[in-house]
Amino acid sequence: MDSDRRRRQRTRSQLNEFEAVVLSGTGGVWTVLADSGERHDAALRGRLKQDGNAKLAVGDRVAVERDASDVNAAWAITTIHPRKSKLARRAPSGARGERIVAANIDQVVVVFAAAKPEPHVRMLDRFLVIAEGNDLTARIVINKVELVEPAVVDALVAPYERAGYVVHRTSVKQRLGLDELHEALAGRTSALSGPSGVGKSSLLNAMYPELTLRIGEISESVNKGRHTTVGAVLIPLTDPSGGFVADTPGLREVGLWGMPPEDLDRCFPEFRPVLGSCKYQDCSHDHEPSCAVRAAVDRGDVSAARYESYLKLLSDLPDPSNTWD
Ligand SMILES: Nc1nc2c(ncn2[C@@H]2O[C@H](COP(=O)(O)OP(=O)(O)O)[C@@H](O)[C@H]2O)c(=O)[nH]1
Ligand SMILES: [Mg+2]
Ligand SMILES: [Zn+2]
Repeated sequence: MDSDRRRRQRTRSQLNEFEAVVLSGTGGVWTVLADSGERHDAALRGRLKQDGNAKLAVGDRVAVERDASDVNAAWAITTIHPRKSKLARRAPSGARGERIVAANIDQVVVVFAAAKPEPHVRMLDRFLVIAEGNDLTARIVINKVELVEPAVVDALVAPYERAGYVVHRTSVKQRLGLDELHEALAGRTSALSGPSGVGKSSLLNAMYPELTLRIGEISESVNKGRHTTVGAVLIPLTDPSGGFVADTPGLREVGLWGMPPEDLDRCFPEFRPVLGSCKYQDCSHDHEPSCAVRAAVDRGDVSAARYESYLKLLSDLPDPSNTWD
């Protein structure tokens, strides 16, 4: 931030208003980070609240004003600025609205381990489809690479690299690949996802030692019947170029709810070159004759495992109450 902008910011905060980003909170009180660097608790102004708190998400850029009338927080969020992107769960058919997990996300970073726990490619494919379904770029991190032979990692990631995904091979233990990953996160807002135990917190601590996130903790994911909470937290990165990481423990529950089945094929980037070449325009690439996607699988242009993931997800889609597992 240049000094002019900082001075303006200071002046504005003396006027009891400031611009900020939402770091955490789910309904009620939200923690916001002012552009000047201060953190405050703030509540949604009543007018905005009528739309429901679900409308605000971590990562949202907001305008905040002092509010003496609210007993919960001395600050009120008066404006939610337009989002440039969002990671959202589409509403189950029939329900109103959508649930926004995080706003203004630049990329999704999907972390798996080469071993301990064993990588689960079907789950990896689900994470990638969620990113694609939200029009977000995804990159893949395979951590704990020191536990297996390099050829094992190469075989694991080959279909993804072929599909165009950037894959980071990392080891916190041997400090491998950390600089490249650090660079990929700098100055951007990244949604970090992956199963627990793969080393997400360890990676962040290794790259940003001042974070001191707890290792070996199962992050909280609350999913209690109707009151589903997908609580993401935005962590500011102490990097000269800035950036945030959104820890999105609930991304698994984001599922693919509400995604129309005909949208699924586009969420597999390696299918895209042949989409439109099937005999039937509404081809589901499952059983239809003269299917260009199946032909690409037969030629070896699309990996059989990725195609199987597609079929599995397709068969999961019609039931809107489907969760991930
Ligand atoms: N062998 C090995 N273990 C790791 C590596 N990175 C993290 N771990 C371990 O994996 C476990 C889970 O790590 P954690 O960061 O809590 O995973 P998270 O649940 O994804 O945040 C801890 O015991 C870490 O010490 C690595 O590169 N190699
Ligand atoms: Mg963790
Ligand atoms: Zn087809």
